[in-house]
Amino acid sequence: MKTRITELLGIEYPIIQGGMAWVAEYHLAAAVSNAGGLGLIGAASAPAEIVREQIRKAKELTDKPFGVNIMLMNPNAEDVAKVVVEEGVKVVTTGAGNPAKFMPMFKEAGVKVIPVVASVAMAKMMERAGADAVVAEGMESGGHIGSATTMTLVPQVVDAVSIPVIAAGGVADGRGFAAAFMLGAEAVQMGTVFCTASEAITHDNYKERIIKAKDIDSEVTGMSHGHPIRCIRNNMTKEYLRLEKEGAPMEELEVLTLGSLRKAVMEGDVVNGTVMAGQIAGMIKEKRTCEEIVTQIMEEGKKLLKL
Ligand code: TUI
Repeated sequence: MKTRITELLGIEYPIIQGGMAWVAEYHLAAAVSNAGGLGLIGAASAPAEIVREQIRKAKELTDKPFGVNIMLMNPNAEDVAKVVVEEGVKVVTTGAGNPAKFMPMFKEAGVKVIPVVASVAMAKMMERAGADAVVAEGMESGGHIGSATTMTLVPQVVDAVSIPVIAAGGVADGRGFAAAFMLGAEAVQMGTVFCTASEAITHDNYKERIIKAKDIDSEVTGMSHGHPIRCIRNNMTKEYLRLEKEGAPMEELEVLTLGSLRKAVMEGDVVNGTVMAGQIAGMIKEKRTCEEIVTQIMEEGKKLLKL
């Protein structure tokens, strides 16, 4: 299935794996790329040298293209960007900010840049800055989110820019894939379903919590201070939302979330940790390999799109 995104990235299927903090390390990225999609190493808050190691390890596991996601709130983002160029990575996605200042360096090195955006204004700004494509991410997604839904954001971004658009937020099967294409997207990005993949190093408790989740099991914390984060309801979110309602200061709220994603993903504490996941978690019923996830979505998606 050819689209401008498969051509741009040199991949077989228009499926991209999100750059989820702690989850998207080299095993997952290589497995998604080997399955024909685009795997991503999520640099999140990691120091640049750790990202370099991750890139080198991914290269040992796959000879297919893979990328790095740079989380722009990371104070090390600039060093990570330099490592990406030095290691010859050909695709970068960015999240949680504006990557314009890195654009000249990436362009010069021939790195394809795909910013994740949550609004039409940001999508247009990124196109002007030289982005090769954008990921339009709806608020159904897990983690740091904007306020528009995938259903409303994707067609508006498609109308506003000429570069190809990748849809994210609420996609985890062939129906979501086909729906995204009907909205004008030329690929999808998925995070939550890949958190449960057999190859993901995510703690089993985290995978099981996603598999057990129902449709309305997520909450959005941090809305009051402009950093909304979608995660599955648990002791942490209950306490956080209670304090937030009382108008607790940011420092008090931060105590609850400091290291809490690591605690859930790596140690399996899904009660007091942060279990970032999208609203589509309710639809995910089993662990599968990346190969199974990708091929099932492609088969179902192509049938629905009558390709
Ligand atoms: O970045 C994400 N999702 C994330 S990042 C993340 S790491 C984290 N961990 C703990 C606490 C806080 C964050 C977890 N999930 N998605 C991509 C995304 N980018 N969603 C929304 C945006 C975005 C927001 C504002 C993109 C651009 C933007 O522009 C602001 C500006 O600078 O103009």
